[in-house]
Amino acid sequence: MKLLGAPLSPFVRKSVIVAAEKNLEYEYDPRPSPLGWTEDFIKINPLKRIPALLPDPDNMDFAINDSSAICAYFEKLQPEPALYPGDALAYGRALWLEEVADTDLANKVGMLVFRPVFFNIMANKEADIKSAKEGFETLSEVLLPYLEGQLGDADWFAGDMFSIADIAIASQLMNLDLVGFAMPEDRFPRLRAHYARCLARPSLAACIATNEAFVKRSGVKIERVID
Ligand SMILES: N[C@@H](CCC(=O)N[C@@H](CS)C(=O)NCC(=O)O)C(=O)O
Repeated sequence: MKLLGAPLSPFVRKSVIVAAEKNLEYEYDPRPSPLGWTEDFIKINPLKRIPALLPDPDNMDFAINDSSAICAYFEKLQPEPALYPGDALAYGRALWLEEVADTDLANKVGMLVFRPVFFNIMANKEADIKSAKEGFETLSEVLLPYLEGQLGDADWFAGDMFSIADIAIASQLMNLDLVGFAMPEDRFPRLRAHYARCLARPSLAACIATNEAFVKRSGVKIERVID
């Protein structure tokens, strides 16, 4: 199979992490990106979004698109280790928190913090740290406190296992980290510890190492804003 999509997309990252947890092998094409879609890619995903997955790399008419669909497919393809809780309540919670990560968290991290820094630097402009800091404060009003509260004193977001909820949330928070924003210890200690717990897993450690190398290769120099 072939996974398509630029590596800094948090949705591509989510799929890469799930595949790594499950030891799945696949070809990877990092070229499709929102910066310019090719005709071939639009045939694969008319919604013009990454990631896309071709179960058979030679059949472009038969894709599985959207990170949630791809990750759910991976779970069926390789059930071990399970990344979706077996318990009904924990399963429902995992899907809900995945949805929070993929929608509101993704939009706010992407548009309000990641873009003003990363896209500016890529366009040879100065990083707009002021806007990014304001964006981080917007995130800190409702969404981050909500996630901090939902995690509570637990290690993981849904039940007592590492799950798709943790992967989806950490995949978005990685884009804050990559542009210099750690979770402030004094405001979001549980989220900070959760992110560190996630990064201690080989799948996420490998992913951030690859992403950091990609950022470095792109010539982007990131200042730490919150450490
Ligand atoms: N719900 C989709 C969202 C995918 C998504 O929005 N990907 C972004 C890249 S991070 C994209 O392709 N955006 C297209 C655009 O902005 O034109 C998923 O989970 O895969």
